[in-house]
Amino acid sequence: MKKILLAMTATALLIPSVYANNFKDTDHAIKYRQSAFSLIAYNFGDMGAMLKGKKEFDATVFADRATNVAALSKIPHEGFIVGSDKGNTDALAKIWTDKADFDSKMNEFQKNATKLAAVAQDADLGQIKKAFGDTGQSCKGCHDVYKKD
Ligand code: ASC
Repeated sequence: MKKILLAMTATALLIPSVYANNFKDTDHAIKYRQSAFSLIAYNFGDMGAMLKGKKEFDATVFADRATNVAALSKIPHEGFIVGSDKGNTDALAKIWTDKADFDSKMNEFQKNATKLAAVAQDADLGQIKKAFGDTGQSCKGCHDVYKKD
């Protein structure tokens, strides 16, 4: 009986990471996170174009985009459910073997994106460029390790 209880407890502890979401299957989770990344890339790309002088810097548009990225940065993480390295995805299986490191990189990205949204409210270009660079580094730092080339 004790053994059964222990086994049940272990199962109960494992379940949340696998089932604490509403995805129908791994394809659904992959689509979900890819949709968020696509919106992030669009908004972040436009900020980059402004900072690189490819288009005129507009502080209001920039701040709106930064706010979008900060909100969106919190979305993809949930989509990295167990088994979703298989399918139409560039995600490497390493994500799930080094999950703690992956989680901390995702967390870092969210923090940097939140900081960028905060500094974008003021038109201090120095701070904006620094926060934008940090956010881009956290995109790249994760892609270098956990995304197929
Ligand atoms: C983007 C985008 C990425 C990151 C990365 C930052 O806009 O699509 O993957 O920024 O290039 O280094």
